[in-house]
Amino acid sequence: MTESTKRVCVLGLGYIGLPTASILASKGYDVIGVDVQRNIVETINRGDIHIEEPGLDLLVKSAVNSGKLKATVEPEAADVFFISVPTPLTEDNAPDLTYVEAASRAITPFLKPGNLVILESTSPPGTTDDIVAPIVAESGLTLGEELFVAHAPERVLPGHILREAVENDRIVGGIDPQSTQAAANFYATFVGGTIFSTDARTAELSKLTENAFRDVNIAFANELSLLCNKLQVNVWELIELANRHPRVSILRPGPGVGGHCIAVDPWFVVHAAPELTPLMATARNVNDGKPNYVVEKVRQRSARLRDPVIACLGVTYKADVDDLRESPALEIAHEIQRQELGEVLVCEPFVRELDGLTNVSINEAIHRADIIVAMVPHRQFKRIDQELLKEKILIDTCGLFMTPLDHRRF
Ligand code: SAJ
Repeated sequence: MTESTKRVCVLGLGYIGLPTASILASKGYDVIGVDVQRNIVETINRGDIHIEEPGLDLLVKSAVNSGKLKATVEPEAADVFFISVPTPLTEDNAPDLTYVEAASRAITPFLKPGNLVILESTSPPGTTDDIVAPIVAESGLTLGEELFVAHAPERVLPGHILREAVENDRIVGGIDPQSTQAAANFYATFVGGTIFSTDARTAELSKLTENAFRDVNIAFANELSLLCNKLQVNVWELIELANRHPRVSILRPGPGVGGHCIAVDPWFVVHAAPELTPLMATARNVNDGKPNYVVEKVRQRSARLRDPVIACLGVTYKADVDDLRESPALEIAHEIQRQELGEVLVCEPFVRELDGLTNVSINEAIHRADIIVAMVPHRQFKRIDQELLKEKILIDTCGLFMTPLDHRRF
């Protein structure tokens, strides 16, 4: 990129696009944030935000008030176009790239010689080369000479996005070497981590690999938890002992895998070569099967009680966040209620309103419950006095109390 790079057009103002737009604005770029949802555009232009991310409210407010960030529903001419739109799954776990295609078409009329188009959305291998590039080439600009196209996956941890978006090492991969160089030059203007250059397909697969690796390792931990319950072994003790080995690092069993990344990205790889990825597909099925296993444990225990009260500790998709998206814990709480296994109380300190569920304090949940299902190890739960749990049936899916998932304790 040349020094004259001043304007960036960011398409998709969600968990990645809005923090990135705000960071670029704070670095002095003139940023046009584009989103198809008018209410999001209006919220941002008021200096407010529609997503929860620590520190983002202040950054957006200052970016908007400084005039460096403007939100709109239509793209405008810019030097760099940044696509960070959703890439969800279809019903049959195939990648849905309609938003990526739509964003690519939306920017094409505005493209000028020297422009750089970056796809940040997590995408199947080949998306940048085979979908984005042919669409933006309809601008008539010569790829690799007048127009540069690259993929640069994000790997920020929700809850730490503003720091990691700048500090994490980044991988940039172009459809050709010139595009790779253009993308690397652009990221070097605001990323403090190391920029690693490769081709677009490798960059796409690197992101998917990172998350598929994590999913397979979480599945191993979840499979261990099922095995340990059959063999009457405390899985938390087992993992703690096994991890004493200098080269073993087993992850933690949970109620399933939530969020819109780890539970989604491996399917992009499986879809690309199903005959070659039985391990990744099986891991997805192991993790997606855990919620049913937990509900069945609750059913077995509640069936022995009259009018049981069942307290679910935590329903967000992971600890210390307020994000309920794709949360297995929330799925479990709703299913316990749907199967009428007892009176369901939820204790979720990070979310105020829960549709159709009663959200109570920690004290009320512990005091009233016959069965306590520990699902999310929020920091507030770590202060629970274990003395209060003596007469309770504990179903510890996440190691909060380090008790077996369903052994009778008395
Ligand atoms: N989980 C377990 N056991 C574990 C670790 C996680 O059950 O030992 C569960 C969590 O409870 C949660 C899910 O897996 O439901 C995902 O949690 P996560 O800790 O993987 O965090 P995410 O999904 O918020 O972030 C991941 C990160 N990827 C990796 O760690 C490889 C992050 O760096 C990515 O940027 C993010 O996905 C993403 O956006 O792709």
